[in-house]
Amino acid sequence: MKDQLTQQVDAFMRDGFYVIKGALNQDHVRRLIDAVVEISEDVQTREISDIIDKHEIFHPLLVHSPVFELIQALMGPKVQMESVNATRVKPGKGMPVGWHIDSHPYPDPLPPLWYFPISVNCAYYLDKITPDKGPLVVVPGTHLSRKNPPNGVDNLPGQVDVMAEAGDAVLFHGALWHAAKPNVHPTDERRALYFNYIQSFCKQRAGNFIGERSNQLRESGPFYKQQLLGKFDGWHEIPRDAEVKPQGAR
Ligand SMILES: O=C(O)CCC(=O)C(=O)O
Repeated sequence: MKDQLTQQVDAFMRDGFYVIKGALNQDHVRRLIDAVVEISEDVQTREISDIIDKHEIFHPLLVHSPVFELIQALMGPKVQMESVNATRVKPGKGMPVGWHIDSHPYPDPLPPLWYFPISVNCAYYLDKITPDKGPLVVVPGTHLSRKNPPNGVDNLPGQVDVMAEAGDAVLFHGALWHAAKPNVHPTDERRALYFNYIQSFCKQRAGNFIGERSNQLRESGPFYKQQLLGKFDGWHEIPRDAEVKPQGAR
């Protein structure tokens, strides 16, 4: 009998995504929503970028259990953040997001070793996702297809809507074909956080992690946060229980 983590890795590698139910408790979800609302009062776009630099509440999620165990089991210890964003899609307003993969720019057909380096994005949903709230849509298995998705928003054979409760985490492979439907709910927002992990030798998203909070964490934070924010001065294994270690543990 395989252990739970191995089963999660197998399912992720087969489908290109995996849903971790109840990754955040409801009190945590409420506090994260308050923070997202606070940092996005003047933001008109769907995406609120670079949230590590906007609020400390997001910092522990860099290594949040059980998501980070699965990230490390999939990618190994030498991971860093490509980007950390939030989205806030207002009721009845959301535009659909067309089919794409995250490992771009990309040639077509994809070269055989395109999957390395990979990225794995983790979406934490802060609102219950229903069919009318603009679910993430994926085509399972396409992360292994070596093909790009077609442009646009037309339905594709085999596509599935990914439903989630508030607090669930959806991890998806950077080469998985995915899109998002519009939020056509009459009253409810659809809020989510995206923690996108890449290998250490990749480049972080331009213009991210350059603010005061990121600089401070990179200079004097625990080593695993320094690594996740892009500082490389020799590698150290990130402990499984990184966030609950006593202060100063390195
Ligand atoms: O908001 C969504 O569900 C779409 C997310 C997405 O396409 C992405 O993060 O690349």
